[in-house]
Amino acid sequence: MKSKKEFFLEAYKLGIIKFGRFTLKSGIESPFYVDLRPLASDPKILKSLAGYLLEMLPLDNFDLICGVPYAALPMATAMSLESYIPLVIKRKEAKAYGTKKLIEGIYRKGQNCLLVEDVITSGKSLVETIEEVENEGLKVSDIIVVLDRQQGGREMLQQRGYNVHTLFTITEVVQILKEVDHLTDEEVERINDFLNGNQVKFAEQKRLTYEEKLKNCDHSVGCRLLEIALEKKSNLIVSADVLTTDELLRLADKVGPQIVALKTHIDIITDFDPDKTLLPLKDLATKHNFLLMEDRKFADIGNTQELQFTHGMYRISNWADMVTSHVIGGSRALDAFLNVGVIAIVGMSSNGALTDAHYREEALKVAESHPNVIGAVSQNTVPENLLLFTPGVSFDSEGDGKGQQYRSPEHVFRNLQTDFIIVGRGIYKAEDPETAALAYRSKAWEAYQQSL
Ligand code: S5P
Repeated sequence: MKSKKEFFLEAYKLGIIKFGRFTLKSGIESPFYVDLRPLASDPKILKSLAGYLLEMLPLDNFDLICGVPYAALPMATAMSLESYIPLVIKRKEAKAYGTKKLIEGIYRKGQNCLLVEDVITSGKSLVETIEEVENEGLKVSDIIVVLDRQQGGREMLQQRGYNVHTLFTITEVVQILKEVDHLTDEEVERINDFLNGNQVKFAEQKRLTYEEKLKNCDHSVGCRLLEIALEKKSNLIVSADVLTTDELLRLADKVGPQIVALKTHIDIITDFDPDKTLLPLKDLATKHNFLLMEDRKFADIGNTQELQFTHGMYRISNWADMVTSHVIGGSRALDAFLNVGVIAIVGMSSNGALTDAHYREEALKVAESHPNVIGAVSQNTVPENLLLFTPGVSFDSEGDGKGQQYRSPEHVFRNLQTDFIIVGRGIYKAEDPETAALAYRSKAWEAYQQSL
């Protein structure tokens, strides 16, 4: 394979970038003009381009490839031919007749679709495409771009949680062309001036600190959680998905010093006993200063949820500080959860989850409007008045073969501005859960600090 530079110089001969004075759609005068469509006119170059793009990507993650119309369509097609990842085609507008489909080809909801774009500027057209693709029930985690014009688009998408890979930046290609004397120093200077002046600087949205969130906090449980986070310098919640009381208590005692909360699925404890399971668990929570979060994921009408919350053998209302609940039953269904902090399930981490962009938007409306809700479980950013809890976190990016998908602590703090990570098997299945909890806690705290 040729070097990236050699490849670029060959592609450049097709006239993909022109230098001079060009008036852009926006009326601005630009010293360069980019049009990557001629790349498809040379099959050899198009094929090599596909190779370079594929080389940058974790290919196992993708079930489908889709190009943003039109310029990226041949690129996506070439990538599909090289990688055997099936192609889907996104229309610019839905067909007015027949199926009204926006995406053509064979796909299933929940599949992860790699998006291909030729040039990224502000990122606006990509955002629209992503939304449309997600609305079809597909997942988008990565976007590959041939040329980044460095006008804020990449940063904006990364902040929304997407991995953006770019083959070239405009600075890089200007540098290459200068090295081979295609551009004079004056021309380079003019381009750099333009880039500096015209970089629609992405107003990076600074995340709120825990201190700031604590100031704005209006639910006692949310406040308590934030206080513990600050006291312990931890944003780690361990998911204790173990099967016996003994394992649960041992784990809680071991990881207790590292966590802000212990998340339980109390109904999987085979020898559950209110006295033998819950009393010592409460004691450990006091001893190590952590909260108890029962991951019950309620999903019913208000009356039933009330009964499930306060009755039955688990009597969750007696001991849990927080509960998770779907919001599918509507806002009133959450009224029942008195004296606990409700964490609304807005987006799920599993492959094929039905929590697409539209669902999440509606779920957030319910979550934000209900006083019992302190936060949301999601794989996307949420409004800053909610705390964000993100499961599906592991140092190991492999899934579990049962649909669970993992991201790293760095990813979720940097891209999603998560407040708390939830880690299960990464810790309780580790050879030494205590050390593992310490490792996740330090990495996650460091990632939080870096995201500020
Ligand atoms: O979307 C979700 C929501 C939750 S609460 N994805 C999840 O994985 N969870 C829970 O987090 C899940 O029920 C499990 O208890 C934990 C993740 O466990 P792990 O072993 O995959 O880390």
